[in-house]
Amino acid sequence: MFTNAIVRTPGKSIVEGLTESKALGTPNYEQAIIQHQSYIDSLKRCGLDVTVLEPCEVYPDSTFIEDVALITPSCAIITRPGAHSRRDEVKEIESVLRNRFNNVKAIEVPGTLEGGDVMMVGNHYYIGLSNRTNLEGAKQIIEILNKYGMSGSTISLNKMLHLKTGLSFLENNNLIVCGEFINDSRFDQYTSIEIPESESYAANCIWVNEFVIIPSGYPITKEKIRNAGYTVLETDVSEFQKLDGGLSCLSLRY
Ligand code: CIR
Repeated sequence: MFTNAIVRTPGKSIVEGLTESKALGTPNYEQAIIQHQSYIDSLKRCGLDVTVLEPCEVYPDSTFIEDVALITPSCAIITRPGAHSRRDEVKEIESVLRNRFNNVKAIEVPGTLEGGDVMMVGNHYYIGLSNRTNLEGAKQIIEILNKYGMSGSTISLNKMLHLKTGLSFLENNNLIVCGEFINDSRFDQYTSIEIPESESYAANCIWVNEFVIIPSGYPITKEKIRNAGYTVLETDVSEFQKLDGGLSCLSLRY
């Protein structure tokens, strides 16, 4: 069960965020604020106490707060983003974590790691090796996890931005899979819920205390998750999609 979430309100600079999806257009700031508030409301409906951090204009992508930290039951880990424009975002999360957690660790040079590449399955963490997360970053985080009695393993990505762009663990052994992860034998032990390419954006969704929050507008995904026994909450995050941001990256949940 999660009890808390940390989010960061988007700044006006969000229009300058990194994107490979230019065809979707530039995010609208006012709309992003409205959508962000609805996202917070969804987290609250799942029973979470939500800490809302001030916008940080210097870093256009800083609302994607999941990428700068991993919070585990035993420690918090500050990452080292692979995207250069995002590297110093971690300075904005450090004091927030130190005020809340006794054990705060960090990924060091030459490691890079973004939270979107980390998928928690109980005590085990899958670490995606992507353009943002390198082997050194993965080794460092696995070492930290081991120190606290947890484990980790790496998964190489071919095309996706982050591991959780195409995978989401929904507890009860259910795993959402899409694109390059469909029929991937590394995940044979899970019951897979396949998301068609037409709804690939919805493969990034979050399990929060028996609810699953998904982006709105993806009926096939909604039906499949419902059929697996979850209560589905939909929230519109289209302005964040324009920056390749999924639902999970808008919060740190613990
Ligand atoms: C980026 O490219 O870093 C941001 N525009 C989007 C980050 C999305 N993060 C995530 O899915 N964990």
